[in-house]
Amino acid sequence: MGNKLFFLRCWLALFGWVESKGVVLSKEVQGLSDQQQQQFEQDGFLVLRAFASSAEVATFKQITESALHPLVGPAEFEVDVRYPGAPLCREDEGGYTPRRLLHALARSSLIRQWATQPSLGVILSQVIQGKEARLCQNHHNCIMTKYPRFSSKTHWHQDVRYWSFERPELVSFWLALGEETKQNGALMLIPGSHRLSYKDHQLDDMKFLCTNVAENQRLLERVVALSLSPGDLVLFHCQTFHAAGANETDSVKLSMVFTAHAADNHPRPNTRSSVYPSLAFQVG
Ligand SMILES: O=C(O)CCC(=O)C(=O)O
Repeated sequence: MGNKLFFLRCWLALFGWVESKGVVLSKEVQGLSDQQQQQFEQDGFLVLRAFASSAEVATFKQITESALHPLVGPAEFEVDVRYPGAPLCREDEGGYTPRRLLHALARSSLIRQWATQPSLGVILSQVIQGKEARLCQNHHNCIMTKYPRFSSKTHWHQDVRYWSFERPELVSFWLALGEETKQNGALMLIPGSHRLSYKDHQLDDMKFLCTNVAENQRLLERVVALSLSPGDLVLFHCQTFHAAGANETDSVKLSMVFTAHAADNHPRPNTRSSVYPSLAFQVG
C-alpha cells in the first residue's frame, strides 16, 4: 500500500511538472507605458508584440489540438452564428465546423494561470481607469477556431452589444496562437470608434454597422487590419468596432480570447453576463 502511494505521488509530481513546464509561471510583472495607455485610450485597441513566449503558445496550441480531435465541448459551431459563408445546417458539408471552443478557463489550469497572470491584471487595470480588474467567465472565455472552407465573415460590431454590465467598460485580450493575416481572417478594427455614439440608422437590427450609410463609410476609411505573429496580444475595448474575414488559407487559425472588467462594474443580475462569477487576477 505504502509503495503504491509513493508511486502515485511520484506520478502526480511528474505530471505536475509536465503540466507546468510549458507556461512561464514567474514572469516579471510589467505594465503598459504612459504612451501605450494613451494609445489604447485614443484607438480603443493596442497590440503587444510577443507578449506570450513560444513555450506558452506551443502549450496552448497543444491543448487546443487535443480538444479539437475529437471535439471536446462545449463549442459554438459556424452554423450557430449563421454569419455569411457559414454552412446552413448541421447536415450540410462542414456543418460541424467549430467556431470557438467555449469555457477555455475550465479546460486547463495552465490556461487559467496564464489568463490570470499578474501582468495581465496590471495591464487590464490600467485600461479600465485604474480600477482592480476581474476576469469574466461568461464572455469571451474561448479559443477561436477559424477553419479553412467553412469559416464565416464577421461583420462590423461592438462586443458589448449582447453583454449586460452596469457600465460598457470591458476590455478583451486576444492571444494569437499562429500567424493572423488578412488571408486567414485576422481582426480589423476602427480606431477611435469606442469613443463615438451611434444613431439608430447606423446599425442594423443585429447591431452590425450598416456599411452603406455615409457616416459609417467615413469611419470605414480608417480601418486598421492587424497582422499578428504567434504570441502577440491584442487588447480591445468592448465598444471598438471590429470585423474579420473568412479563412482563405489551408490551415486553421487559432486564438485565445478573454474579457475583463472593473471589480466594481457588476453584471446585471439574471443575464448571460451573470451566470458564472468573475475571477481575480493573481498578485505579482
Ligand atoms: O474572428 C472573427 O471572426 C471575429 C470574432 C469576433 O469579433 C467576435 O467573436 O466578437
